[in-house]
Amino acid sequence: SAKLELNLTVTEKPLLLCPDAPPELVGRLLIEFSSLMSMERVQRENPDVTEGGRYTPPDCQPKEKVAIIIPFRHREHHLKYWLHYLHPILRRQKVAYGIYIINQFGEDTFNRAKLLNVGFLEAMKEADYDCFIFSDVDLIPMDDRNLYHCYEQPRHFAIAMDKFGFRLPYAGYFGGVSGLSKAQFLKINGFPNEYWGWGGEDDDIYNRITLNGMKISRPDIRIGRYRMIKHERDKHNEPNPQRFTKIQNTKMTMKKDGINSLHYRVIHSAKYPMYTNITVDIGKPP
Ligand code: BGN
Repeated sequence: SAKLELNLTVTEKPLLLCPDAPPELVGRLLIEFSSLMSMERVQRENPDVTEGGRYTPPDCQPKEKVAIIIPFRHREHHLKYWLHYLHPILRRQKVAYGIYIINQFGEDTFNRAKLLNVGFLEAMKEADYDCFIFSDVDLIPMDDRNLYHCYEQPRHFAIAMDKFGFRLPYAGYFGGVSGLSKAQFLKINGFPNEYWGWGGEDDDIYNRITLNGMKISRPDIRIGRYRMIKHERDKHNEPNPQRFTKIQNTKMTMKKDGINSLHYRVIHSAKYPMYTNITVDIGKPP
């Protein structure tokens, strides 16, 4: 019918694949946290971001869909800066993405890696994501050539942080910001659920990757630079005294502790203009 033909002409808009080197990149960025930041300003400056913090480049066909997962509790101030800086960067990078804040409910001990596992499953419920980037809320890339997508091997993005003198603190460091494709994530059974408190969970993830025959991919040291927003030590996230022994046992624990053993309860889920917020009860240490 005439109506059907019209629909076809309207929807059939062939787009070229998004370029590997997006032309709008500017390189090194000035990142500072002294100016006042408000969510209203972030919204005003990012009108093309849609409900829940979703974006798709309007002028090219993205090769993959990226879920950005941020473990969170009581860091509203940091989140404003993160959104202020990252939305424009991701837009210039021509990434199709969604932002997922995974907020740990209650005041029991924090568990970063378990929140990241939750983020993986919750994002997958919403869209068929190919790539997952796990970022701390206080880390801002200083160069937009550090491309937020997935690679042949699991990616470590935050390799030159200001607090470590713009170097890796040690060769096997995998903390801060990392990215795994869906297949890479499932191959290592996701992340450990049993690291309560600060430290070691990123080393366990590193172990999972290498024990499963993969290698870490990293950007150039001049490009993988990050600023960390300064903050006091969090409450209820004390260094985990078990972390030293736990990271010795990844080979034994990874098969039964991971995405296949994850239990949690969604308390509240809401789509805000700049991000999706999912508050979850992940329990407490045994
Ligand atoms: C390491 C922590 C990491 C942390 C980095 C950088 C441990 C395990 C026992 C050695 N690992 O020492 O989790 O990301 O420091 O701060 O504590």
